[in-house]
Amino acid sequence: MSLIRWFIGKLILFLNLITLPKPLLRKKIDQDRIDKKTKNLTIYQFEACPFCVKVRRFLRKNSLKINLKDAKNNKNFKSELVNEGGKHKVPCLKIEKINSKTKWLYESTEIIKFLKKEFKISN
Ligand SMILES: N[C@@H](CCC(=O)N[C@@H](CS)C(=O)NCC(=O)O)C(=O)O
Repeated sequence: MSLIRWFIGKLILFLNLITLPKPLLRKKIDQDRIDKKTKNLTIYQFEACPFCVKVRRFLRKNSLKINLKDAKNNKNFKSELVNEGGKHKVPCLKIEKINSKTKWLYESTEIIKFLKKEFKISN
């Protein structure tokens, strides 16, 4: 069973690699503004999780530079996710805003919806 899971994981990563979307090219001033905003965001993820691959492809396509934390292999990141976010499920977006409580957003679809709204992405 774990061998099949390992193989499927590798297959997902391979298919992702050969079909990587082209990153959006913005004017420097616009990209700098976005980079400043994405500094407050972190995504907890597993490398070969299909839902995480979906979110990473969205980030790449829209040139959103968000810090990724591997919650499978890194015990500290896993603890942060479980203890602060509430559950060991990925992907999860940590949203830190000055003067407001840190939010932990689960579900790939919800994460993408949030990012589209936050960065005015219409595609
Ligand atoms: N509906 C969720 C599914 C997420 C999901 O099932 N993630 C799996 C990894 S692919 C997970 O976190 N499993 C918990 C674990 O392995 O401990 C989404 O779209 O984000």
